[in-house]
Amino acid sequence: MRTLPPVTKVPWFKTAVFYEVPVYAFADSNGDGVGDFAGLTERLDYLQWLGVDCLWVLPFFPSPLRDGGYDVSDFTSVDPRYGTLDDVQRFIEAAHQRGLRVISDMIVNHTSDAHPWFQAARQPDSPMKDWYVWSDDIAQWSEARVIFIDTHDSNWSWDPVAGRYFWHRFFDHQPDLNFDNPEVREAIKDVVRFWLDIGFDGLRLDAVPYLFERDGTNGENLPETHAYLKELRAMVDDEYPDKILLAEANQWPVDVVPYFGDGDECHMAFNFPVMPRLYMAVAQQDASSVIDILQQTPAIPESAQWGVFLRNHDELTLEMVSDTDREYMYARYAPDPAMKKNVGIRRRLAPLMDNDRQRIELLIGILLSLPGSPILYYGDEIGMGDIYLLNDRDGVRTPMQWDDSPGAGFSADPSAPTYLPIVDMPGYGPADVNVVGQQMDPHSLLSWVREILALRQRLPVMGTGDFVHAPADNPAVLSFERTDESQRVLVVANLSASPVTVNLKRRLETLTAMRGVAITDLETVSLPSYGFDWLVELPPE
Ligand SMILES: [Ca+2]
Ligand SMILES: [Ca+2]
Repeated sequence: MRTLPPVTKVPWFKTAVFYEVPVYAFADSNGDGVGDFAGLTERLDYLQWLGVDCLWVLPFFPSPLRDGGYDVSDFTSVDPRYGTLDDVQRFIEAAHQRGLRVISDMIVNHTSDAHPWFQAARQPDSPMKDWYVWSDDIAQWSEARVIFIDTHDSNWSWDPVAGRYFWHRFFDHQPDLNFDNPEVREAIKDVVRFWLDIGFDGLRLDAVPYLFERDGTNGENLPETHAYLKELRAMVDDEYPDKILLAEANQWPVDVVPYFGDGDECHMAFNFPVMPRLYMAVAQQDASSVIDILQQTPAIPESAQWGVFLRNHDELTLEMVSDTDREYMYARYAPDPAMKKNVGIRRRLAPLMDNDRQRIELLIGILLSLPGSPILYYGDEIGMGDIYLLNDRDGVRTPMQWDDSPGAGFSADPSAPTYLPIVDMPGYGPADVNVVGQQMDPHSLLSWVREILALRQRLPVMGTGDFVHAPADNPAVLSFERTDESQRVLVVANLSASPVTVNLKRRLETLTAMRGVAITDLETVSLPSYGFDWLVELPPE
């Protein structure tokens, strides 16, 4: 393999590969059938071996669990099912010892209705009344869309105790906090401080577009919301340098970019619109939708970074595509209507790709090449399946499959019933899909993922470089350059089932040689079915 230039120093999150993991889903150390921090800690050697850089743990706070833990009833403690605060600190220390960073989810917009703040606020004449958003008029703010359209038709719900309606952008058991109240703004800052003091390297701020509400607006991306996030950022810069805020804002690029501010708001934000277009491009065997959205995406501040992903703990959201494209995606990827959820599809990467290794690797390869820091979803590195018939989005949150035993090696007590069933779909059960088996097989998906992660680590340009479209003479070929002062990599991906040959008008050399890509002459690249490669240009002769 070619010698690469030395790696230059950049902010850690710009070259990091993230790994999203729900604590309950990874490993159960005490045999109660629910994953916990001690179990996750025991599995850190695996994540270090895999070669990811930063873990993102999903909410582990006390919760009635009516929304996968995003309904929090205490912001500053640990649900006893997952362990104790000491367990969290031990986990973070063990991760740091292995060179891994850890960020945590933090829910800012709302609480569970079981949270003591809401229980106090709903009481008549409560001094905490103004911590939440109340009204007598459910016609107020009707411009704001309803997000969970499968279960709700209004953002207001009646509270019989308060005798008023309360505002909720999500479930009716998740009342929105009132960010116009300075006490709420300070309380949330203190929650940020609490978890950064515990040792987390950053926080993923859930549902940030919806913090404030204003008359005559859709209640999304308001100036007041940006102003508050800038306050949070100033506090983090001041008190916790090197720690990050990652914004979850499922919005069009032009509306997400303001969440970076002038490098003074969130360090990172998810790039939602690019994600469904990757799936569309593979189905249509046409690269144009991916190129279009990347070219439409405005530049972001030098210090900021996109987070890119293929799948996560939610449905594959189709909010950021046209109605026509959404229907196409449903027809192609949700043949059973039960696979649909909200405005999206509740399936994992491998089943979406019909368990086809070539297409799974193609999408992971493209993900690792896109501008931004890639975020892998636990289990996708081994091609785990889903159980889409489970409630809500539980089907993509099933126990991690460690070995080929019936209990998948998930729990210290193999006979314990697990928090959700283990995947048993043909071809996806533990006997077919598990970590240990794939670790022993140098040709497994897991081995391939580990190999390409190791290669990407030597290509910081993938995290820091510019994106430059490099048109190919075939619409099925996605090709672009990632380039900075020290490195320049050409990404080529064949989105079609047929082998293609493209002339990229330059002399090239492969970096990966891992997918059968062959340089047939000095300028022409032959890509097999769903082939993918990283190439570097040779100097002129
Ligand atoms: Ca447990
Ligand atoms: Ca709100």
